[in-house]
Amino acid sequence: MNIPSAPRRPLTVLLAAPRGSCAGVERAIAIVEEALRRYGPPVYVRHEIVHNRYVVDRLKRQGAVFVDELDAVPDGRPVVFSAHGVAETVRQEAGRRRLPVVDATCPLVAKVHRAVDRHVRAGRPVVLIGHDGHAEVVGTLGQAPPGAVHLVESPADVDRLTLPADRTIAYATQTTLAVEETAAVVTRLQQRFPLLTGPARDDICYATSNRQAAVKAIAPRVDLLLVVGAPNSSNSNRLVEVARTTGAGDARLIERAHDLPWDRLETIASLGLTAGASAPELLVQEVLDALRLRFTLDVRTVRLAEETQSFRLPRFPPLFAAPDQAAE
Ligand code: 2E4
Ligand code: SF4
Repeated sequence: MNIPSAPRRPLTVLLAAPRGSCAGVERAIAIVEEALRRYGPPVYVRHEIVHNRYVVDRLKRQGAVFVDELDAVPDGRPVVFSAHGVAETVRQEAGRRRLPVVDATCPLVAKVHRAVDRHVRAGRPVVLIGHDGHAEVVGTLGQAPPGAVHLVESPADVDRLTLPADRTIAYATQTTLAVEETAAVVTRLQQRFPLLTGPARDDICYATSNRQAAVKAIAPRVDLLLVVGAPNSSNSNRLVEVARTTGAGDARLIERAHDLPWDRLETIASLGLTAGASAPELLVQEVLDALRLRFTLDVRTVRLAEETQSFRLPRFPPLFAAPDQAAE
């Protein structure tokens, strides 16, 4: 006997666009894949290439070995620097050991590094707006000698700076910050340091600001907004915060479909969905497929911008024999 199944409840999904992988992430992943093809495994990667467990695990299965520091890289093996960039000391250490380096630092992070370096060489104190301890911030601070760059996160931090008000002070920012919050910090810097110099507005990249703009458009129209992304992903966490402050009833970060908050989903009529810059589209589709098992979805894409940015791959250096091998 055929028992008719209960009709699935309708659920409207507003799908943010742009969402997910940006040009810097696609380039970084392609660099590890190309390094594996050219050099063969193992290819060492300093830090998670991007902050996404699915991406890291897939590359591990292909032969990438993720390490925290260069001392875990054997002499002579290639090492990839992650998309978040590295401090100068790391680059120098790799040079001293003559490790073949492939640099997957996002070109938009590298641009901030060059600006900081320019200011420091010109003798200007630099204020960096960013989150203490984050890999990108560690790398950007590390473009200058200790003490030359002052890290702030909030207007209150700006008030605590002891730099002279009558000098030219430069500033730079992490690329993945919340746009409005950062503007408030820059405004306070301008008030305290009238000769402030730096980017036109901030160093927040096109991908970060486009993903936030799409969330802002969707947030007031949904009961719950889900961001596919990792707990250690700065840009993904900012999307959750932006959703909360711009009117979403609730906003949460999920890594994959298995994190879907089913009890909460039973209580809502409209869901917003987006993904951080390090989350592949496949994970968004996995979430939608899981939702379709329980709901009749009405998926509407809300597009705020078209993205055409792409970055070329860097140079891949030749492999040299390790010093002890060369002596044999
Ligand atoms: C480099 C710079 O910085 P965040 O934690 O957002 O990094 P994630 O790996 O999540 O995203 C890619 C990325 C890499 C963003 N900016
Ligand atoms: Fe580069 Fe922006 Fe992507 Fe970061 S989020 S990797 S800065 S494009």
